Amino acid sequence: MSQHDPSVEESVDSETDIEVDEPPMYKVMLLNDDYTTMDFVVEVLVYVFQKPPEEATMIMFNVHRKGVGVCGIFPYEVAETKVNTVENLARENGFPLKCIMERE
Ligand code: TYC
Repeated sequence: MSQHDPSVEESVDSETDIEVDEPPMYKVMLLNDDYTTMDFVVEVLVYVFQKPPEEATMIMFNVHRKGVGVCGIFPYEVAETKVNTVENLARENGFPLKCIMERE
């Protein structure tokens, strides 16, 4: 029976190291409009994007002033789910809020 030699195993491991590509990431952004209430946008940022209320308020005001703002950066399927969740919540509450995603 051969002896286990950890140094040999280590060198084999490093030779067979596989480089794993990072998945493409997507920015999820909110667009400003004249009808969605500020409170609703803050609620969405807290509930869907898990932002602390203070940060959610800052992001909301940023979108309100600049027209668009990033809520987070996620792999494709997570970004897509968040966009759909935001738009479904907005429609259910009678708001025209738009949420889009864009490849980083
Ligand atoms: N502009 C809206 C208002 O004055 C507030 C708002 C902020 C709407 C951000 C959408 O993504 C938005 N009530």
